[in-house]
Amino acid sequence: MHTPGISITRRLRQTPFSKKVFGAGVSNFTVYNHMLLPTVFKSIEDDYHHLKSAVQVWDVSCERQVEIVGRDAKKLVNLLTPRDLQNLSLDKCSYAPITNISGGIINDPVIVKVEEDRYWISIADSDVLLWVSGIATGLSLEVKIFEPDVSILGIQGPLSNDLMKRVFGIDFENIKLFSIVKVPFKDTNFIAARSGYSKQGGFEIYVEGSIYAEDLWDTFFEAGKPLDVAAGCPNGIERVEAGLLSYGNDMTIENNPIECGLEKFCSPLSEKSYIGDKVLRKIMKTGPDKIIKSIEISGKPVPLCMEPWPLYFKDKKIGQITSAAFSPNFQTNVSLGMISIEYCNERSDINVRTPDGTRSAKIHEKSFI
Ligand code: THG
Repeated sequence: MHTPGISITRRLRQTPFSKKVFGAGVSNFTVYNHMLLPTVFKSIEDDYHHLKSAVQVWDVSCERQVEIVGRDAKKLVNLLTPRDLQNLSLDKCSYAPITNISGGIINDPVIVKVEEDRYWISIADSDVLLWVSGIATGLSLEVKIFEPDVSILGIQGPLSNDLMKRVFGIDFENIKLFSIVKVPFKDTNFIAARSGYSKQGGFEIYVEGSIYAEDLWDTFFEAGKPLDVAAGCPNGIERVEAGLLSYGNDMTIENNPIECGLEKFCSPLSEKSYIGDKVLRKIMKTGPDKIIKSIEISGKPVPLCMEPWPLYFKDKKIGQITSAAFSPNFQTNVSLGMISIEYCNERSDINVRTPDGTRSAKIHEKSFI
């Protein structure tokens, strides 16, 4: 099906890297946090193969930061998330869901402690700034909350460490996932983390100050020539293979972190209190009634999943697919979907109703990669 283009105006915010992204031949965008997020450069398949074999530079500025600074910053951050961040150190960041009073997911950000009493919440696509400001106002907390001038540049792919070494002169080979390092650039330093929205390995540089953005981009492309560096973006095939969840697609405010497989990021029973703890502790005790799984869909490449596709066991609706793509590596359709707990074991006797017909589907125990 032909999908129309997108009209770019001021309201649909560009990023400090947008000119470079246009110059690199971006061919499609989506909107994320009211901002442009590239989705395709050459083609989604070409981008996929390149991401898995070389190194890409990603403009993920749309992963906006919500800064919380002040005497009550730590208290507020720990109230927001089921994850216990009371001992988060300055050299680690953390993937931590944010929940409402019903245990519903408001967002699933990465949280960075920038200094004592100062945090950046690196958000997925929802208006966390408003949520957090409302809570701080209601509780009269001593904090400032705002969107700082910080834009993330992602360096993703198997050659990412090689490229980082060429640019910053530092070897990050032995740096663990979600560890923070400082990288020097011109007259400043940026925070960087071993993290990112792919399973190909990589780093995210929190570029503080838009004035540095284009120079940093150029530096990566100059240094990366021998590595076949290219502009890229979160890849719709690779992230489904990897089982990386997309807020708004695979889960919404209607879902709790337990059914999204995020229980390991929720602090165990009777620890700190947080918004939604009563409901979530109950669900952790009884177990969820549905759960997100990686699911294989048979047949020719599926179309783009623009609305949930129902899953059936015989005539009974047992769940829905929310993201799907044909995987060139596995030569089958990979997908993510939520499925009733009674049917969530590894099995292949279920069907999915896609826009171009009913297909058989198979539930996998783990993600594809
Ligand atoms: N990096 C940063 N900010 C972000 C994202 C990011 N904000 C928006 C969005 N992505 C938030 N969502 C996610 C989803 C998954 C992960 C990170 C952010 C992720 N998950 C790993 C996994 O599920 O295998 C590891 C989780 C863990 O072990 O802690 O990385 O990408 N800065």
